[in-house]
Amino acid sequence: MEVRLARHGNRIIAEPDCVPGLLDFPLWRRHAVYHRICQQTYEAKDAGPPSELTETGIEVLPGLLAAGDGEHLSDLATSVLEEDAENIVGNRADYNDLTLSDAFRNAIIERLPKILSEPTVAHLEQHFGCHFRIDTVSAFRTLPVPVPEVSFLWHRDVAPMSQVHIMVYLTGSGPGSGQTSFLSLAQTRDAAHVGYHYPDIRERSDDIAATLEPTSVTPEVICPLVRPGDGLAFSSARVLHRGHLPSEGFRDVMIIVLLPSFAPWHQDIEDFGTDHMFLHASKSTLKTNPYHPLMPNIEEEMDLNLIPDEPWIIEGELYPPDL
Ligand SMILES: O=C(O)CCC(=O)C(=O)O
Ligand SMILES: [Fe+2]
Repeated sequence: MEVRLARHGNRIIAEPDCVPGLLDFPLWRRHAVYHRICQQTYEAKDAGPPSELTETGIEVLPGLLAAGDGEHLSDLATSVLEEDAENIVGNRADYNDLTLSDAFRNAIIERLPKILSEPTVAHLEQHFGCHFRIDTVSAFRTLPVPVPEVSFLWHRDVAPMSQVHIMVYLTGSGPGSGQTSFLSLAQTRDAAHVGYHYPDIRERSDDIAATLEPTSVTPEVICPLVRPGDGLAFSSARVLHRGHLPSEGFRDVMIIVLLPSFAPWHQDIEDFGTDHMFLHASKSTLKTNPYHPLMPNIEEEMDLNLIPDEPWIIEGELYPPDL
């Protein structure tokens, strides 16, 4: 299918009359086609060997913030929670949305250029093969509760295959203090082959060894120990992952959701400000129009029952084989 691109001010856009056809593709394919088009407009830099993120789906990015600065943000979280508990403490016992606080939002915005420093951006662009944009930024404090929520059981996000999360730990991770576990792309595929890929919320498990038992594969769970300020980058739709609640105290993290783009991440902020990054409802990045810079369907209900219907999605491939 022919896609005509045009320059619109300082941005590249798909000609409006092409877009309806591009949106007709099934959701996952729609985003894969978009990713390919972004790559075609990107002037590739010198590519080194594939990164760990590209090869395994997960990579530790140490020191995205200085350790002291990560701790500083966690202290700020404590003080905004003390001052504004009524607004920030939601109806979930284990979860406080820190981006409801202007002070915390501003602290994040101020640090984005540090987190997305030039070498980190180059590394991520090499992974995407194109520019990327920040879809949303969330930050939350997780508290110990007896029954964990859905992200704390093994899952893959129902999201475009290109979606990358950068999770910045503001408190250190570790058993007891909260952490995140992953399976590599290869082992995620093994689980997919026995039917565990995008499990329904009610079917999510915390026992990956039992899930993998029929494959005779022993899970090699990747559970990086990180310090405040360190980041975890992962392909959230492609690798199985889960959070672990702290057993005491709290865990503070910030999650930056990245998707391919025609323009560098900071250009969206220059053109559209920062409000669009902070949302307080679940959002399906899959059910959006990626050709529209700020995406009109932003309030669309997240439908966790979307079932991927093509093998390449279940296999965790970035693109359909015929693309
Ligand atoms: O809270 C965690 O450690 C897991 C987060 C997660 O599931 C995600 O970012 O998609
Ligand atoms: Fe997730």
